[in-house]
Amino acid sequence: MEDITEIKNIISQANRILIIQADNPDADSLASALALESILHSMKKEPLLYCGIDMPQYLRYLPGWDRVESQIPKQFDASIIVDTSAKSLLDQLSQSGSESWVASKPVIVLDHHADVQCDIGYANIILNDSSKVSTGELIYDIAKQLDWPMPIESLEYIMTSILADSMGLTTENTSANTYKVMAELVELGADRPKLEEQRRAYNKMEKEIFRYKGRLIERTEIIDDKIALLVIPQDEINTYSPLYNPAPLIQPDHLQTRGVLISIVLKSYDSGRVTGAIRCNYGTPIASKLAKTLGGGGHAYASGFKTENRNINDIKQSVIEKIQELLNEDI
Ligand SMILES: [Mn+2]
Repeated sequence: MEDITEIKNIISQANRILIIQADNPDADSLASALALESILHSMKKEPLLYCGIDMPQYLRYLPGWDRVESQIPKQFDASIIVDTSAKSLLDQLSQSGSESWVASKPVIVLDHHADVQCDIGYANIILNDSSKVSTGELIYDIAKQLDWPMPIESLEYIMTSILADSMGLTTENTSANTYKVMAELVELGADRPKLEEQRRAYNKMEKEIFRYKGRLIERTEIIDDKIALLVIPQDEINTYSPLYNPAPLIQPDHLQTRGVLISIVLKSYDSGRVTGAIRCNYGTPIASKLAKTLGGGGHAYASGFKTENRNINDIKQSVIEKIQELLNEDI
């Protein structure tokens, strides 16, 4: 495959390699970035990590998160964008004026959101493979094909990325290849129980968050017996978001409620910004379609969007209407 050869050439000619995450980092993007860092390091390269926003608290169980910088380094030879193909998710890069600097050097995109047509025009190579459950799975395949060294940390990061995006190997796009890769990772020494415990221990909630969760449950609207919808206002974002992200706190419970097909958590900022986290139950793969109608994207069962200068009640209304439409289409 020529793309693979091209990746090999770019990497072999570069020394300082910048690894770029989108402005909405998740466990896959961070673990994939750290896996690449470890691999490149053992190839005697100088990998550098960038993300336009601070790593969210819930990801800080992954050792190495604090090496991710929010500034583009002055000097590097090539870059690898992980886990996104959407230019809109690299907004910080263009706002900081660094986009043309990145674009002036070879750029590789490694992603698995194939429903998103890559619009990063300056990329030299785009590997966007939807058959992979996570970007980490894609990186594993590339590293194997190119015979790159994979230190044990890189294997553990790859395993973390797979477990995160496949929700513990439960999502529909978990493939036979995913299981093969997992088996190989175990054989090579990656310790799944250890990684699970690391995450669980870190993600325990404070008692005030436990109480707060009770309020979120009470406030959740259940519409048509199918749609669980919750709005988080600015004051709660200020008080609780630094301690625990409200969406992952409540969405698993939404989806465990009998009859509920889809969960939406909207964060409403005073500035007029609204962000949405969408999660669906098995059999209702409408998350990405819904997010797209609001300028976002993602996967069939998990997606998100961000809008500016729109009234929260308008957004709520259009989300509900669009879901009703998509559910009707589905049936
Ligand atoms: Mn991903």
